[in-house]
Amino acid sequence: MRFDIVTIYPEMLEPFFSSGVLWSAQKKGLIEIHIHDLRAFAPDRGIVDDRPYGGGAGMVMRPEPFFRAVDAITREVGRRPYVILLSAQGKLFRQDMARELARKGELVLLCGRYEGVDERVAETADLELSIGDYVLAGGELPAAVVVEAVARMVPGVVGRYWSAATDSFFCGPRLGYPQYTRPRVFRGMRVPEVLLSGNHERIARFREREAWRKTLENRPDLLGLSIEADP
Ligand code: 9D3
Repeated sequence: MRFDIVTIYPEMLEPFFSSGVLWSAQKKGLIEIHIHDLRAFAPDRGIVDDRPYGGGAGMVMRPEPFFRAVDAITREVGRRPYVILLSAQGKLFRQDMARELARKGELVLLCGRYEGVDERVAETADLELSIGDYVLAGGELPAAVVVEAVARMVPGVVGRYWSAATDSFFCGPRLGYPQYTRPRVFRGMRVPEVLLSGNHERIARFREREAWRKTLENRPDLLGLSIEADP
């Protein structure tokens, strides 16, 4: 699978893909990640932004550099890639989308900055994605998030068990159960006795109950309940 990321800050993204599971996957030849400098596609002195029609504060990213970048990547790939614009106005990115996008073969991720991107880029993209309801400075971190989540769903990038477990742990009706490791007592806090009992039936019941308890506490929305206003 091939990922092409278009950004005005290529140096911000490069180190992120140079360690961990994404680095191993590239070395194994399972994925390719290409990072492109948007300014290289801005013929007029690399200027990528301009003032908004209709007025208002801040600058808007011009459409042409994005279109030219997608054209150049399409020529390089040899067929039409699936194009995603990362924007605060996008659809909320979720695990089921990561699994679907992993089947696309070639993904292009366009990162916006400033007050946003000319809407004609959003209209032409196959998908406009946001990673959550908080304000970031641009689409670079969201692009890294999407690449990592999608790459994990490419066969071979993580073990088959972990890839399959992704759905039941994070997209199913409840969250994962709490985990413990050594020592048995840490600063006075004990590992629940049941986990040391060796009784696998009791352990399974305990984990199930704790997973539901934690879901109710932290993610009532997954159970169809409303979210508390304060943390
Ligand atoms: C006046 C409204 N603006 C907020 C000050 C809108 C706005 C413009 C640009 C909000 C954020 C951004 C930059 N963010 C992204 O490009 C972005 C993003 C995000 O902010 N949150 C979650 N997902 C994403 S994906 C891209």
